[in-house]
Amino acid sequence: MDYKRILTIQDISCFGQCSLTVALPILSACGIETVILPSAVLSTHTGGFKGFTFRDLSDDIPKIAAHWKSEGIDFDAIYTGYLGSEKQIDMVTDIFKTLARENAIKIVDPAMADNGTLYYGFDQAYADAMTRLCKHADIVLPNITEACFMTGIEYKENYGKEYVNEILAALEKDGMKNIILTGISYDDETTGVIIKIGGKTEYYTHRKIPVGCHGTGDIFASAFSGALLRGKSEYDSARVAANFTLRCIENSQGDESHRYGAKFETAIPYLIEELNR
Ligand code: PXL
Repeated sequence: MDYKRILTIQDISCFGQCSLTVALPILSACGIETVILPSAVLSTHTGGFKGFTFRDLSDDIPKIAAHWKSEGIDFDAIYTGYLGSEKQIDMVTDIFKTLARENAIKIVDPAMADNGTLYYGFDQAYADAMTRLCKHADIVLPNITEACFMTGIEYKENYGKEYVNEILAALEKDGMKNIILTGISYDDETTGVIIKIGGKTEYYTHRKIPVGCHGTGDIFASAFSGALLRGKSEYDSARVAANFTLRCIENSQGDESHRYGAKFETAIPYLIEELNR
């Protein structure tokens, strides 16, 4: 099997099953050498916890990148998630230029909003900076809320295909070539992912679970990136990642004390099986 090396840049939320504590195990399980660049260290994620610590690692990022450059360390793919500040968004744009191998895949999960609102601490200026970063990506993975903040389109809970097409067209106008738009649901029973690659748009749907949990965007993005590096098409990567995310949510159902994250660990053997098919 081809052995690929990915760099993922996102925070460490020490507790909470999101960002790097999800990305590293999932990507490693996919059989990919996974290099991490933490954007910040938090005691917990920012969704539903009060008084969390936040150590901004912005000062370290250019130094780490410069050291890697001097050692000749580079990557087949770079996948970014939650970034601590606008300043870091510019640093990541630089890293795309300096540490990506020729033909490396750059994947950006805007990881900044959900259910109609921005995460704690982010504002429209941050969303605008994220839009600029997305222009440099080969594939972007916004959910519908993030897409709305990036395009200025009003967020709606209920919508039809026309609304989704309007969002896709606006993202494309903003320079995003290949878009995986998550959490698209036209009815109460199903939800799914739009896969718009080049000129072709497809829609993968599966069963909808009404009660979600935190960190599922990171689970999806990590499994998608892993599957893509394992040679799956964008559509198959989105399908495998969506089915895996669904399993993780199913694992967590019925445990009200565990809404802060999804129990993804016990579903990892299922992901590996799907990748080996
Ligand atoms: O799962 C996204 C995420 C990642 N990192 C931090 C977060 C969140 C979502 O709230 O707060 C720190």
